[in-house]
Amino acid sequence: MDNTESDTCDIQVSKGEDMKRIIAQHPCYSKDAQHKYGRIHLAVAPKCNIQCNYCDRKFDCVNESRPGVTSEVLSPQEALEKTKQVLKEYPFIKVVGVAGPGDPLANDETFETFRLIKEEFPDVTLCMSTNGLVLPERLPEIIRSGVTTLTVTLNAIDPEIQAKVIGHINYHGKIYRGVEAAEIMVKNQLEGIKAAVDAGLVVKINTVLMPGINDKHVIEIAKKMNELGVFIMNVMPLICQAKFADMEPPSPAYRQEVQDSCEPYVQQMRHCRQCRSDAFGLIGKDLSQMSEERRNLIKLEMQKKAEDPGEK
Ligand code: CLF
Ligand code: SF4
Repeated sequence: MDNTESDTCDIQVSKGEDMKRIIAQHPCYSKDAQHKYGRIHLAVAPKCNIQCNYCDRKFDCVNESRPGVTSEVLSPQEALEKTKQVLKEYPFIKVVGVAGPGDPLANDETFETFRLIKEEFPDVTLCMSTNGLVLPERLPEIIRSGVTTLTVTLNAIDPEIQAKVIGHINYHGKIYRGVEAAEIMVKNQLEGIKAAVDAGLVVKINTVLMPGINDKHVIEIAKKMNELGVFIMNVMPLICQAKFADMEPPSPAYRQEVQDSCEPYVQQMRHCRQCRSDAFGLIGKDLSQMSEERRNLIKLEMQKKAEDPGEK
């Protein structure tokens, strides 16, 4: 891939951002942080600019959420109000993310939400997960909005393989299909990832492991991510729905084998729980799905941990 003008970004993440602290307090980027710090997802982004063959639009974005659960879409103002309420009650939440239910970059509300959150909570970490189609062109806006941790879902770097995963893309108002769509997608994803790393963002990639489609190719993705300076890779099991409803998901053992083969090239995230796009709390302990009683127990438990950090 040649280095064209578009893969450089003239704006950098502020040098004042303490990346070590940000990573240490990010439940997805640090294994140790997952039991101490939480995240809140704000479901402000309903539209998507591509169609993945494993996605049913009635549900949340399966790149970051469990299917079968439709989130309530919030306006940026509603998202701010929810964040105020949740952060006040659960101060162990240090990350505010937008991860759907569609693609954050296909919805301008994403940026308005980040602006409102940053104004009210200058110290929280802003996180975003995107399919990367328009990442190169929107990267300056992402950085200006204060996002420091960015996830790109990258299922293939070979357009022939990518073409099996996406039905179509809607790029600058035009619909593309097949290998033509896949070529645009892969080019923009790789350009965007490189530019994001170069600009100082801490980049994670999500790769959906699809047996028979990209499973033998995932290691090639890992090698490329090593070259680009990606911080961490999350190999997620396919959730079989939509056009891929009849496929077999990978077994946990096979997923682990693939992760092990990628580990020498890029650090592997192994504690992802494929959370909803409106989840909040600790990973795997989604407060949005809990009774008031259980929430209070978790609140007490976390207060104890904060008072005695030695406690597990
Ligand atoms: Fe959310 Fe994603 Fe940010 Fe984490 S989730 S936008 S990086 S704050 Fe985390 Fe959830 Fe797995 Fe995503 S456990 S689905 S990897
Ligand atoms: Fe669905 Fe997410 Fe793919 Fe868009 S990027 S089609 S919302 S899985």
